[in-house]
Amino acid sequence: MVPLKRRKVSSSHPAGDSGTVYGGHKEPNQFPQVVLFLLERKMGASRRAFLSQLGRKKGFQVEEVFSKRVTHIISENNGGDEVRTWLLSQVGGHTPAHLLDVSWYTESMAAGRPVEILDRHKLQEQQVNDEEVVAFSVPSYACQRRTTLENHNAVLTDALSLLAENAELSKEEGRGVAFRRAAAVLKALPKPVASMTQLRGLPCLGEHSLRVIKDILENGASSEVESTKQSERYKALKVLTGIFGVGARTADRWIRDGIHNLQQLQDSGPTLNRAQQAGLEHYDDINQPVSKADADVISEVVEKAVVSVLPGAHMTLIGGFRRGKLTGHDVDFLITHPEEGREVGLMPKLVSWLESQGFLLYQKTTRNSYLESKDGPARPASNMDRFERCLSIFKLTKEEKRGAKHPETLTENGAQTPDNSGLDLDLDQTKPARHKPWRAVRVDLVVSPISQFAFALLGWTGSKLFERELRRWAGHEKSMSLSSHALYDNKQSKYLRATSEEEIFAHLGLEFVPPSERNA
Ligand code: 8GT
Ligand code: MN
Repeated sequence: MVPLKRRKVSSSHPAGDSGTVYGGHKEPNQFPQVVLFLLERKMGASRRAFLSQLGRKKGFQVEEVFSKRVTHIISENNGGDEVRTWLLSQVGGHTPAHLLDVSWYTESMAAGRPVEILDRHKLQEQQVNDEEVVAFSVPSYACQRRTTLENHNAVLTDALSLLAENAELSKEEGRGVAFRRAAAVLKALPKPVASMTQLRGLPCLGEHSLRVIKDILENGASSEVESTKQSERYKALKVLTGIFGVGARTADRWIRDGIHNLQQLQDSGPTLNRAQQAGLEHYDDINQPVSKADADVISEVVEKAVVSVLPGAHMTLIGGFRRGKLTGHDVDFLITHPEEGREVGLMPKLVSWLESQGFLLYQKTTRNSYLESKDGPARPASNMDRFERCLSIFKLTKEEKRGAKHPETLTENGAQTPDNSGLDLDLDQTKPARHKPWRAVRVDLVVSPISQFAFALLGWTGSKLFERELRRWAGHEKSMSLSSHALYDNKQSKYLRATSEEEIFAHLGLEFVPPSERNA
């Protein structure tokens, strides 16, 4: 985090520029120091075109497109703050340009030269006391920032995250990323945002995100967020993608078939694959947050399984819990062996062990398909990797929760009480909740060879946005491509090896960000 800056934001102009009167010749571009831009907003396109043409005829430079060259921004019927907000989305709010009312322009046209700027020409901006304004400054890539779990702007980031989620569920990835980036910037701020003026100069805040933020700061809520939350489509997408194994595409297809909730899904009965059946069966449990305590209990089980099937192998808790989160939607583990190659064949043994002990309600294993020669530099950066992996639904028993670990008795996990084998999903809300002595938890196991371990660890620690930004940084700023398997330097045409996350950050020319500060 770059230290706070205190900036003056009242209508300040570069010294010596204000009020200059220029000569009165009438050739084209005869006022080279004056570059005008007419804001279409509220003025309207046709009036803007007319006024622009008039200006050019009188020898003024009137720009079509806004740029940093512009010295005078002319607007009609807009307040100074509105124009500032618009500017935020153009140049991050930084411009030495004068913000002027159209009266200055028409008077200048009449005079045939830029007239002196008087107070009445200047757009009125909220006068902000120098002492009160804390303008923030953050670097533009999330991987250059330290984002802890302490979020001073949760109301704003929750709103933007909801819009991001809605965009992602609607397969509008670009919009989703834009909202995620905006939310991440706000998460990195050391204080709550109190006014739009504080956002000047912040990166990644697009026009749309700014509108949402403004709405919340001024009205306490964003109408767009509220209406999204209430929309039938959003609600249905949420419910249906809450089923493990159901993505946005499937949910969308079902919605088009008139399926909006679990009852309708059960009634109309589209064919479900094995994952979806298990997902539906354990719906309530899986949609319940997993606590760190539960994650720790599962860690102990997995650790025990790992060392039983391959002595010397070791396991690391990854994902959100490695970042210090107190709850998660699943528990993720990365497993390796210090001797390259010894990890081969580990996953099937591990899964068999867990299965034989009755710990797995569902599992699907995917084999490692990574080949450096094939998947290396040419492969587009993506968060999908090719490690051997097991997506599972873990059965966490109450005994395990209490820490009593007797593998012998746990073998009987599945048949301890009469009501622990039924459907977890309880559509009849009038019945009292059934008590079962276990809960289902989503668990992901990933196996990596030791040579790729540091990359896998970095790639699976998250957050998702942090990972995305690391890859963007690598590509755009360093001409490298980063994946969960490797880092390739396109300039040197070679792989850069690393045995720790610290080394990877060093290769990328980034300051090391510890896991607990990757919560972008
Ligand atoms: P959570 O609390 O919701 O579980 O939060 P999380 O632990 O941060 O998210 P996650 O969805 O469990 O994912 C954990 C990390 O694994 C994220 O950084 C995500 O980008 C990464 N991840 C996947 N799938 C894949 C994948 O196929 N390859 C790689 N390298 N990373 C993946 O979720
Ligand atoms: Mn996770």
